[in-house]
Amino acid sequence: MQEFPKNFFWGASTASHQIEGGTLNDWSEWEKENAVRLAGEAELKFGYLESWPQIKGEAMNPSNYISGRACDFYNRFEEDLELAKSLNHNAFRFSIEWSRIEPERGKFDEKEIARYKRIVDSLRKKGMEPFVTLWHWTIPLWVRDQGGWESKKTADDFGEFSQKMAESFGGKVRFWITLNEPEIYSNASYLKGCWPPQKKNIFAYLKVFNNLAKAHKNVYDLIKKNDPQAQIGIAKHNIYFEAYQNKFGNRLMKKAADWWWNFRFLDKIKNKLDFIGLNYYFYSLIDEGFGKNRNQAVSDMGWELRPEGIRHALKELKNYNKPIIITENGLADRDDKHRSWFILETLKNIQKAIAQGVDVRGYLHWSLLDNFEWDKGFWPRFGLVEVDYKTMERKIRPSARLYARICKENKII
Ligand code: IFM
Repeated sequence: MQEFPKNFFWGASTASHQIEGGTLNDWSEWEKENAVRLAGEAELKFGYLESWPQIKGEAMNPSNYISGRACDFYNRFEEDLELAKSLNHNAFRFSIEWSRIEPERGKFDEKEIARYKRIVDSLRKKGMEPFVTLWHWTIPLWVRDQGGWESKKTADDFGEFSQKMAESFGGKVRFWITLNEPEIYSNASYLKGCWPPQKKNIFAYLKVFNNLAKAHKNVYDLIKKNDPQAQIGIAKHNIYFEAYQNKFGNRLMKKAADWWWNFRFLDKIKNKLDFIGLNYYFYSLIDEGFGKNRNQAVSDMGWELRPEGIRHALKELKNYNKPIIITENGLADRDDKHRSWFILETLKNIQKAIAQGVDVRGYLHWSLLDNFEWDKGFWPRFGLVEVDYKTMERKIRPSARLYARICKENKII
């Protein structure tokens, strides 16, 4: 097998609310109000899954839906980064929890900033490249109370917070991800209404979508002013839509879906973007309707496992002419039945895309640790490393060891 490009980034991705524990933000408050409801709905939502007999104990228990101390990464980051290093990772993506840094408007908590600086320093000492996400879905309570992302003020406030971060890290961070999956968030929170603040309103949705784009562009300028060398991108969740048999109607539907899901946000911000972070999870077959997938292999969450989709998703981003870093890709697989195969097949397809001229610079698996999967809680297990939530013990899964060998050799073995 051929090698990946020189200096390829290998590692894993995480997000503050999902691993740190002890956060106080719009999500932590929403969890408390909704845990009992979510546990009550679990059988209806997940009862059909193959994994149901294994997950039902957790999924029907309200405490599953409270992020609480999560993986306690807040206190254990040093040992977790050491673990990542021992697995030959040379990069690590984490997010800064806005609500910790600025619990009240304009009042920055220097102690918390210092803690994130320690994470960056620790990564640098280990020879690992930090990829810093500035917003991964959670907002401070005062931002929630002023109307969240529906309010124009929020984009300005986010700018101030981001500028403070850029100044604080003083050139030690090269890669910044302003926003994580803005379209998934605006859809789930403002159209489907299943995430906080649970609205179902197309006007609110459009406002949020546009405010997020504005926020990105503003932060791009602010960070660049502070450090012209900084590389700024977003983590974009793209789906590969396949038009079955290339039929005309299917092609038309693909075009609409691509615009809605994949390219609309990128088109708004493409002039202020140094790289594209691709979060890839879904392949959707269009055959006179969406999602006509065969579902031959699925994850514990019932998501179809079609690793070849990533090759197409990458090729479809080629027109933007930007370097691409896979900022997320992974699966919920508690018994580690599919993960090794999935990683291998995914990487083979990334290599094919590279051979076809796509400029891919890195692969960050989701996720380093099992973690808190938002409105599903703790039962989905995405970690290369298993977490025992009672003892907080970490256990390296076999797939993580296989991945570690690939990271070391810079090629598929
Ligand atoms: O856990 C999430 C992450 O926060 C955003 N991207 C998808 C992951 C898996 O659902």
